Amino acid sequence: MRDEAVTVPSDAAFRAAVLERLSSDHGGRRDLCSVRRAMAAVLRGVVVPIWQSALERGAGHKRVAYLSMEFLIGRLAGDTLLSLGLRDAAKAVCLELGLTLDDVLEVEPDAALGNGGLGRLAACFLDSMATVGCPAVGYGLRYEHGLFRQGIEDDKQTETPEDWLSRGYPWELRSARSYGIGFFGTVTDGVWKPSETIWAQGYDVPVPGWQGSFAGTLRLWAAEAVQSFDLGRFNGGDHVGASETEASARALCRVLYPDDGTEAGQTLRLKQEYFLSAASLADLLADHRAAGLPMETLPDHVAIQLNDTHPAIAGPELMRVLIDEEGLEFDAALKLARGVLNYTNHTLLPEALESWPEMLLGWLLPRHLEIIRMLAGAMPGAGILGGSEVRMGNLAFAMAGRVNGVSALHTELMKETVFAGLHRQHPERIVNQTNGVTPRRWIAGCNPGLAGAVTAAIGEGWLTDLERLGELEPLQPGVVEAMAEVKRANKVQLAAWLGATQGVQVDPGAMFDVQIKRIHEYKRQHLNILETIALWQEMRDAPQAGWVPRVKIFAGKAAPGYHFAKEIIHLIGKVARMVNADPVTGDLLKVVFLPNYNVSLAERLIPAADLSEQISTAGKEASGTGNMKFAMNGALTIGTLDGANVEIRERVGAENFLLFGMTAEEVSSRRAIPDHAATAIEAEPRLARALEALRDGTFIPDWPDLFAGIADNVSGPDHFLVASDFADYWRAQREADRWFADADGWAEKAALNVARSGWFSSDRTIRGYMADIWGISPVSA
Ligand code: 26M
Repeated sequence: MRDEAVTVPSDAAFRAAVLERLSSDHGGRRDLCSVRRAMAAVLRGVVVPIWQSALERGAGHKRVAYLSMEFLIGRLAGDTLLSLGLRDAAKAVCLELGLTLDDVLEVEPDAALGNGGLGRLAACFLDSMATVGCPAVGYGLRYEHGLFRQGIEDDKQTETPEDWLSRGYPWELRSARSYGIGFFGTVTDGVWKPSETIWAQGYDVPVPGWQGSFAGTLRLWAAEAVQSFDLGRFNGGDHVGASETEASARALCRVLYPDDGTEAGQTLRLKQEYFLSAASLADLLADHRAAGLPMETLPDHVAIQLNDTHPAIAGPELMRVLIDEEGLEFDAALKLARGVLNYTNHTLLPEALESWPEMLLGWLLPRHLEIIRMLAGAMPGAGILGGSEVRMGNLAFAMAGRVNGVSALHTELMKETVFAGLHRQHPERIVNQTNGVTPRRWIAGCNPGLAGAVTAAIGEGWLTDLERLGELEPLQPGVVEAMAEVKRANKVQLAAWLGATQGVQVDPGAMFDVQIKRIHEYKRQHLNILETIALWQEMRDAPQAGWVPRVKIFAGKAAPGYHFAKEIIHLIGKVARMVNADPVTGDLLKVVFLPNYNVSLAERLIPAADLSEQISTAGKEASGTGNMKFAMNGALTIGTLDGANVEIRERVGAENFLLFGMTAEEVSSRRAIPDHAATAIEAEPRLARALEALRDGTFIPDWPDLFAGIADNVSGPDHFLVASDFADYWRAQREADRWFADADGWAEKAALNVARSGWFSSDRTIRGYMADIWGISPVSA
């Protein structure tokens, strides 16, 4: 597989190179940061030639431009070492220097240029495209500050800026690509004269595929001033004003928007979206022109994927270029645009569907608003305009050749709800591509013990052909035990880390029950904590009743303006404080909220999980991808029939999955019942008692009604049907206890989850996009 022209150093050469770097660049210092930098510099020297040779091999081949406002890439050194087969060599060098590799890897900042699932999916796709031989550029923004760093003070969330770039980023190369991007101004006779121009400067992060088989590029645009410094103004005495244009340009890429679906749209966000879209299009059109190809052949050479509607303004921008600069007729331009553009929808939640006031859009991008109005006029049934706003989902749908959902259920719901009208007009346009995750990071990287057990059982090769995990069946003697042993070791390691960093002592023999994801009402962390409270209350009533010990682990960030999500974090913290100090329940129940959830923390927690909480209200979670990571690491899912849970259950088997709750259909009809919550609470005294504890100061005696807001929500509107699903959730949790009490039975179910999760590799997903959406065949090895 590996390109002959590219050489990966031997272990000895790698060692020598790292030591040489340490002495030449770091004055021989041996601290964690110096060693990390030296190692990164050496790896970069290996990766860049691999990347260049892959780009040469892909030249002339049709390629993908994956446009995304988010790439949640996490740390890169561990992944790179693993892929190049240099992990053991790196371990040895670190030991020789008196350090451990894990400690060295941990000082790399976790690059969080994304909020959650959507951004992490984009990062898994980059890895898979590079591995399966799909030529691709991921286009994104080089935010100075990624997602905020979450702290916990007095059990409440605090936010501080994250600064992944502040000490230099070793994995990027400043590219030769840069473009001027216009904003504001006027249109006369169809010609746009922007009044502001900001420079888009590309920075490339090479993305090597598995073992250097192929590679792709993550190209991040930074905003720079066209003219950074006004010497005239400075000399005239205006020392601050002289840098004004630079400051205003820099503001554009200053910070990632923290997923505030409820907050009114802001000009800066739209500016970011257009900046990404216009710079990326300019870049790929420049390549097309440089190759001497006629514009009409664009669809034969490029497929553009819009990751949600955030870059949907790329549609009107492409029309603008084709009509205003290339001289095409409107109809011809639209046909060409549809030949290259595709759109992935990631949510049907009404509050998260993007729309922009026509006024605002027309002020920032006057020519684009004209084009959008022409599109709306040409497709009157498309619903592009409504209530003086531009509906970006409808716009993206109208301009795309293919539109996809991210799980089977979600795709069906797209057809039935938000896009029902458009689907009737274009029944061939919507297709499904169920999400996946990269097994390189999410098995081999984070769970080397499991990877070793799998390789011992079925040999090499499964990491790039994950369906081969199926060869673990029929389960051979010893395999189940080996995997259970790995799980046990991972739990011991996590317990030690929890003790050392959080000051919580947990029993590694307890069931590790984990819910880690953004905090959101529809994801129902409050259902989990209410069940935890009810469990604690019953344990206190009868501590000798033979309970299965549990450790409830939570982590996740709340959007800074999302009050309800922040209250849930606060509640979990207070419950943890009370429960963990209770001598009656002791080791039977522990509750932990871990601060600053990110990719690296997920890598630490998932390999040690027994139970994966995937408990969203049915019909609300488009897919989920954490659910897949847990299953392939041998955790059992307790979950609703939502998103990809449905497909996970189908594949791992109903007898290895803890199902509960209403179906999406039942949810819709239940919500129509006036007193659905009150009725459910009346029928379930456990829930009534747990809710009472939120009102009587059990968890915060000085402020008894602090959590009354959560209790009132669950007892009243309860839009996400926590009350109605509680009884069945409780039942499934006690079923989990019984299953867990039979250690051998549990170990077998866990092993079957691993053996049957191969389909959830993002390699499978990417091959699906290549075949059904992009029309791209892999570049041969
Ligand atoms: C945020 C705050 C308040 C209200 C709504 C939101 C909000 C909800 C969903 C904002 C964006 C949302 O969707 C974007 C997103 O990240 N979707 C996720 O995409 C993943 C990859 O496809 C899926 O696995 C997740 O199910 C889906 O939620």
